[in-house]
Amino acid sequence: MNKSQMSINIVISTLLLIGVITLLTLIVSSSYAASPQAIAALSNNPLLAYAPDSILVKFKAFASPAQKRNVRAFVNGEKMRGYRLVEGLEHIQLSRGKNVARTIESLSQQPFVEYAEPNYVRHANTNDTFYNYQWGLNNTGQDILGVIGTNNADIAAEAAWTMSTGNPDFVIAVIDSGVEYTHEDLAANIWLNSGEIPDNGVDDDDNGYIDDIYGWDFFSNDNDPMDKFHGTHVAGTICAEANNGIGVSGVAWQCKIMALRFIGPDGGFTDDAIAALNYAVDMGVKLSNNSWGGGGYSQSLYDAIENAGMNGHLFVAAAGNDGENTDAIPHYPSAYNLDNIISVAAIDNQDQLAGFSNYGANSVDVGAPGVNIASTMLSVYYWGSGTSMAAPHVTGIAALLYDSHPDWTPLQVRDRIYNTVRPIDALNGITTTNGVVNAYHALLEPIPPPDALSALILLLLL
Ligand SMILES: [Ca+2]
Ligand SMILES: [Ca+2]
Ligand SMILES: [Ca+2]
Ligand SMILES: [Ca+2]
Repeated sequence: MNKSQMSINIVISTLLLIGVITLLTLIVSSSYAASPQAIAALSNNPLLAYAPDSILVKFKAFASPAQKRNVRAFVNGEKMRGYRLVEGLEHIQLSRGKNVARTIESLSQQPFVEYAEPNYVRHANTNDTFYNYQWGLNNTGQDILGVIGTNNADIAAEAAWTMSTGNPDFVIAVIDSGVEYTHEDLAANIWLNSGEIPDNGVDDDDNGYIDDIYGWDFFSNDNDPMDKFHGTHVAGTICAEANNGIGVSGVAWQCKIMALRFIGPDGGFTDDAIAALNYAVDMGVKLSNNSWGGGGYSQSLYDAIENAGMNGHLFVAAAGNDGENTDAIPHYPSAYNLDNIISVAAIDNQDQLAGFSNYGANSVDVGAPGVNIASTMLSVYYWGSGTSMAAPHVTGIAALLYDSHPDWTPLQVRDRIYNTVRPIDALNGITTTNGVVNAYHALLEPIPPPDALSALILLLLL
C-alpha cells in the first residue's frame, strides 16, 4: 500500500467561528429533596412530566400560619420546606394516592393561595454557552446556519442524561490528529497517565513510552499529542465538559480522553495507526474513536483491530466522506468486516443523509449527526461537518453504556446501540440498522418493545 494514500477525512465545511453568545436559562434538576417515591417514578420514566406526589404552592402574603396549616390539612399535605428566595412558597408533599391535578385545582380556589402548580421535572439541558447549537444532542427545530431543523432529529441525549452522564474514570482513546488537552472545555476530561512521572526521562510505567502523560504522538514520535484541529473537535463531541457555563456539552459529560496522535498535517501512516491502537489496548482502554480512513485494504490494520476486539476493545469508525456506497468501493478501516467496528454515517438536522457521507447496506451500520456540529477547536469553538463528526456521537453513547454496564463486551455494547436505533427513511436499506443512534433508548432498561404500530404491521405481514 502506498503510504501517502492514507489521508484523514477532514471536512470542516464551514469554519465559521460561533460568535453569537446565546444566553441559556440555567435549569437545574429539581430532584433535590424529592421523595424516594418521586425519584423512583422518574427513574422508571425519564420523560416523567412532574412529581407524582408533591406540588409547589405559594400562599398569599397575608396568609397566617394557622391559615396555611388549614390549607395543607385540606389536601392532606405536608410542608417539606419553604424558600427564602420566594416568600410564601412551599414544597408540599401529598399523601399517598392524591391526584396532583385535582389537588392543584382545588387549592387554586382557596382564598389564601396565590398559586399551586405541579413540581415539574426539569431535564439537564446544560448551561453551556453554545448548547443551543448542538442540534445533534437536542433538535428542537432550531435554526442551524440558516437551516431549520426537524424536531427530534437527534440522538435524544437529554433523556439519556437522566440515566447516565458518563464516568470520570472511563478512558476513551481518540486516535486522530491529536487533542488540545489544555482547551478550557476539555482540560477537566483529559486522561493523565498516573503511572508516569512527567519529564524525568524515564519510562516509569514501563509501557515502552517515556514521559507519556496525555498519550503519545506517533506521527512525530514524541510525548506531546497536542493538536488544536480535527481531533480536538472530535474529543469535544465525545465528552466536552458539560454544565460549566462555557462552550459545548459532550454526549458524555464525564470521561477521560486519551490523546493518541498519528495524523499529521497531510495524513498519517498505517503503522502509526496500529501503534496508537496498540497503545490504547495495552493501557486497558475499551473504546476508541477513529474519525479517519482512506488507503487500500491493509491486512495489518485489519488484524490489529480484530485483536483489539479480542482484548475487549470497541472501535468506532467514521464511514468516510466520499459520498459512495462502501459495499462497492470499500473505505477502511470502517468497512472491514469485523464485529467490533461500528461504522458511522452522517445525517443532517433534518434526518437526511449528508451528501458527502458514505453508506452501504453491509458496510455502514448506523447514522449519527454529522453536519454543522458545534464543538471545541483551536482553543475556541467551530462548526465541523463530516462522518468524522458523526462517529464521536456514537463513541459518546458507547461511553454512557459502559458507565451503566461496565462489564459488557464490545459486542453487547454494539448490539445495544444497533437494537435501539431510531429508524429513518434516509438510512433505510443503505445501512445495516436503517437508523440513527438513540442514546435514550440505548440506556433504557429493558429494551423498549417495538411500538404498537410496527407490531401491527408485522402481524399484517405475517
Ligand atoms: Ca511510559
Ligand atoms: Ca517518566
Ligand atoms: Ca508532538
Ligand atoms: Ca462546556
